[in-house]
Amino acid sequence: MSSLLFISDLHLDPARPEVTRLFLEFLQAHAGKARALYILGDLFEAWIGDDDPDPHHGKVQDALRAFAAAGTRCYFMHGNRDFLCGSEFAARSGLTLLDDPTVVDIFGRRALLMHGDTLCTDDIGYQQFRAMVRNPDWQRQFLSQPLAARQAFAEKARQGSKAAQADLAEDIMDVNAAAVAKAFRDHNVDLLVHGHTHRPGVHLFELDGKVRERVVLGDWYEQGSLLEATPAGLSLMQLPLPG
Ligand SMILES: [Mn+2]
Repeated sequence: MSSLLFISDLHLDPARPEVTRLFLEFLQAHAGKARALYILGDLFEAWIGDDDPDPHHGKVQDALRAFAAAGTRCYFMHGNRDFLCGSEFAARSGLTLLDDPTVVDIFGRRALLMHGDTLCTDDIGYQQFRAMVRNPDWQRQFLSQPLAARQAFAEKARQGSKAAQADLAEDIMDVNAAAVAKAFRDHNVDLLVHGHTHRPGVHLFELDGKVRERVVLGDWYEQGSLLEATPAGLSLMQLPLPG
């Protein structure tokens, strides 16, 4: 029980069953072994409310609860796709919801965890959309609509986001350097772990005379992506899809 696991951007969707299978196998392989699992957003491609009876989403929640019951503490931070995952989802999955951002201790290192979308400040259109859908009044109004209407909205938002991304320059969708520096300074950390950009990597740089480390988790499309922390250090790895 001496490892901490970090994942994000699985975008689980019934349309990509091989990725869901990889995730369920991942949970089985680590059950009873890891001290904690941190899911840093976009576990699901879309989430339209905890009352959605989708059996695929139900299977994932049940697997998470079994994993937590085997002794690993599980934490979930919202992404830009699954920001409506609520307290019923958390209870059914055996997870604790985390604020974005949250500071945690990783074997003696003070680390900041984020989904990562708030670092992409150059994407003004997205930040406006985010402000709207993160408003509690908007969420209450949305969740009061019938499931079919919510499904239609989610599909429209998905198409809209695809079209908007096609029009944006590559660097607009990456993190903004000033926003990254501000996050390190505001939270007085030298380690930041986030996802969202789907650009996995470990970035070392100097800020205010100190070496800082930014670890970006990858998405789960062509493979899985996992950051494992042990007392010996950090390891960012790929998980092959089942053949
Ligand atoms: Mn995201």
